Amino acid sequence: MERLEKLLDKEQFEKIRAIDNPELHEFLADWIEWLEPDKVFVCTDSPEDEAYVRWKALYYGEEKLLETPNHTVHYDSYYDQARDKANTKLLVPGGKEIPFLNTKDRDEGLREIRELMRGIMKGKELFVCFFVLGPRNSVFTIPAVQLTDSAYVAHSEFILYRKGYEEFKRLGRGARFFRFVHSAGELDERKTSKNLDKRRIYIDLVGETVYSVNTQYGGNTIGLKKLAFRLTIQRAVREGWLSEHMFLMRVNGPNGRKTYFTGAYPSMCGKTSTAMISWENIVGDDLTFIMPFNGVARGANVEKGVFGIIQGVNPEDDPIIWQVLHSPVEIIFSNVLVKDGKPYWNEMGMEIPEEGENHSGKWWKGKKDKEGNEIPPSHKNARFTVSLEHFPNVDMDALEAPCGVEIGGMIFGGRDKDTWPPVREAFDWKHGVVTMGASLESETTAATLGKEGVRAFNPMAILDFMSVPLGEYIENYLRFGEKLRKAPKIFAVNYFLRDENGNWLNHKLDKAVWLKWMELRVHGDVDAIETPIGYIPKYEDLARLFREVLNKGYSRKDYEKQFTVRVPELLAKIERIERIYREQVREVPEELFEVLEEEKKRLLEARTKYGDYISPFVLERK
Ligand code: SPV
Ligand code: MN
Repeated sequence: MERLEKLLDKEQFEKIRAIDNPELHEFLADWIEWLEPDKVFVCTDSPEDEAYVRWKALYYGEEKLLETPNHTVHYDSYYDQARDKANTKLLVPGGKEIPFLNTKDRDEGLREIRELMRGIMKGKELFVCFFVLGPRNSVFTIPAVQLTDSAYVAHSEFILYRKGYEEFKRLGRGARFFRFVHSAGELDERKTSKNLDKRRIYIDLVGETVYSVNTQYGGNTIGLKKLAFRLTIQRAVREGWLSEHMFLMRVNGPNGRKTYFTGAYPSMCGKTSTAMISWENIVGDDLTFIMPFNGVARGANVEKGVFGIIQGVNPEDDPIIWQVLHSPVEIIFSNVLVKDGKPYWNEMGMEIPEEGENHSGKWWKGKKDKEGNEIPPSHKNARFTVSLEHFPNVDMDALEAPCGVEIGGMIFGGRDKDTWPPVREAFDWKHGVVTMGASLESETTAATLGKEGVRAFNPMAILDFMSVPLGEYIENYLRFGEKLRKAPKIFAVNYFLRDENGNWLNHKLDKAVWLKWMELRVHGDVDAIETPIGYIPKYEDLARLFREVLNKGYSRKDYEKQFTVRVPELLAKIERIERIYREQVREVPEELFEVLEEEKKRLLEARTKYGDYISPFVLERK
């Protein structure tokens, strides 16, 4: 306390003193001494403190005002546009190697990051912010403290998370809180991080603390988002619940029935657009906590806002996002093109100016980067940050429910051109967890640095964030289902199926039909066709739903192409997945191999009877 009293001015000190938590005090004193900021501001939950942060983002030039009131733009360095997987490391004692996880010796990592951060805030202002993950004062609540010298990061967190200062006061010494320490490091004239060669994101799983330095991109810096996610996965596996890379949404069934679904998709594979279907209701678009209560699974959104991809948002396909982005509510646009105070982005369905400012600085059509690549108007991973309360389709009651909502179905989806049908249902929890969740593969996208379009193993769409050995994670999933009297139904979707000539087999909005079908299946309202890989919809049900939902015809031919069981591709996939689990993952539950074996057997039997490509009509008649 005495140390803090020396480090803070009276007003700020009083704010910290009101929280009775010596562990927090010591953490703050240690880091403020180490970072050496010129100034410290402590954010309480007051609107004035939030406004101060918002103003500071403008004052320090990390954000600029746009024409529409409450809209700002922020830029990250041209080479700091996505999550940096290579430099994001899990600090574990002894640097134990864990397959698929990027680990580093804890002592060495802590030493390195501390050295990088020593005195890094000289001349800067440090913001100390308090938030919570999950709804406040609920079983889901996890308090977190964020230290950052980026007003943009703090501002983003005010939009995306529930305020937590009062929660820290309420919990006092009982708070089991996460800690995040971030510095954007030295900034260039555009106020973007300069020393990208020293960009590091180190996750200390022992101290439940994450350090992030020399970066600004949200996925690397916003503590409560993907940084906290590594910590919550660890807690969930230890405590027997699920912390998932999933949206949470309400699908509206017949007669006002409300059914909640979660959905796990790798970044840029349709997760946000599914959760945003305008006649359904969104609860969350990225992270969900799922806990067992009285034999049912209940879910809550970890966040209260959206850090969404803006590329491709257009008035026709995304009417709600479009409307929100064009209303005067608080929004941070990042890495978009700006001309005369207006934001523009790739594929927005209208003409874009041929010059302006974007993530590369002054921009003109045809401009090339150092590598000789033409720079598009906005970055592929350009984003918007906005609170969910501004969405007309938000389910506010579900968002704030302290006990979450009962989950009827869980969806897994990837970017897969030739293997999975557009939608199918698992036989049971175990079958779904193994053949859909744990077997998820997807082509890589621009959401991370690196090559795009490569098929990659991505179980539960969570691999980028995995913080425990994969075998343990899957074991926890399997056991979770056993705690439930009524487990959610598990489904898999694939919006990216193509024919042999590479043409898409589905339209963007077809997913709205799959959702309605899944809703009916959760309640047993329609029959389905049993295939070797699970249940698929009957043509008549889909034809009716296409008519009702999209007012569209749906031909038997389209259905047949989309739902043909592609045995060679499915068998090849099982081979790939089995090999990964046998050769690269340790301590895999034996059940995983059993379930894959059974699926393989069913496929081989079907092939003997019906051939390599099996029409759904053939399976229906059998
Ligand atoms: C994702 O890439 O999955 C996102 C954005 O949701 S980020 O914050 O970068 O993780
Ligand atoms: Mn995500």
